[in-house]
Amino acid sequence: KKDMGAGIETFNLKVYMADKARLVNEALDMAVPLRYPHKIHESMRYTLLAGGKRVRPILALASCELVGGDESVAVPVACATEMIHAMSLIHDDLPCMDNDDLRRGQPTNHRAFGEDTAILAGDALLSLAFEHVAARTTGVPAERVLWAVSELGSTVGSQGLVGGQIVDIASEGKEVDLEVLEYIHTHKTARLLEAAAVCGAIVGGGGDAEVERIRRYARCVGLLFQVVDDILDVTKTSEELGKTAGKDQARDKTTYPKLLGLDKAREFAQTLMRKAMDELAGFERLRAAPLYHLAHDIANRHN
Ligand code: GRG
Repeated sequence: KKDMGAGIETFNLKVYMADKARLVNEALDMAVPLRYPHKIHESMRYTLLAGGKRVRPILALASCELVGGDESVAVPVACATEMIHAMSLIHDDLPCMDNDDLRRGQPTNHRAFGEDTAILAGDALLSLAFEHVAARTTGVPAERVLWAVSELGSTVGSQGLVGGQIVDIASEGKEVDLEVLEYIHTHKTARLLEAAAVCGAIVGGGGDAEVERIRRYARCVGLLFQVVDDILDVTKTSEELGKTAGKDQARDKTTYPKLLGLDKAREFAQTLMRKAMDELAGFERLRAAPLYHLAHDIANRHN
């Protein structure tokens, strides 16, 4: 978007994300040291530290800086969102859920460590996420830390990830309507992205109105992420189709292109990108560059 001001055109999201991911990876590595009992920490580290784009922690750091905070105050909350993400992936892959053997091209946690350990690793990561925010956040007023903890709690629970997961399970093998499809995606995927951005802004000292604008931005980006995923699932050529690509089609899941048609699904993605960008309009242009480009790149990714 031309009117975003000088400097934004030269912003390099790839470099920005690689920089932030490095910082996050170092912090996560320190947050879960390999100690006794070794097996549980190995299992936690296996999913937490192996791969992953770190989109949620990066959103937390970027939102903290967007409201004028120092990124260091958001590192614990950033790590917490990745711990919650890792927990949700471990549990989502379990035989009683999606029963997946591979995640990020590697054996899933329960395949590598056994179902008993995988369940416990998820539990330990979830618990650690909250402990980490409460115990490691420094230089932030206690009531703001409490606010972030409460935000994370509602994100994981029955009104958040768990709610999205149970509706997803209930609709397995059924054609769902647009409303249910949106419920699943806003809860399973968008909610944690939203919490990451919101918590970053909270510990960064953002005002109520800023936090709410960032919430709406992240909600749009989260849904956008899923709509584009659905579109790519349909449009990827067979050459690009890896082992996991196309699995939603194979599982006969309801997708946006199925309900709307490909053209309307693409239009919806563009609308979500626009809406996300519009929420950034009130912020200082240069500071908004990372989030602006993130929305653009998610909308226009090809794999
Ligand atoms: C057990 C308390 C409890 C909660 C878990 C299992 C569950 C409830 C929720 C499922 C959440 C889930 C697996 C959502 C899918 C999210 C998603 C879009 C994953 C892919 O995210 P990326 O692309 O993955 O950021 P990487 O690999 O880059 O980290």
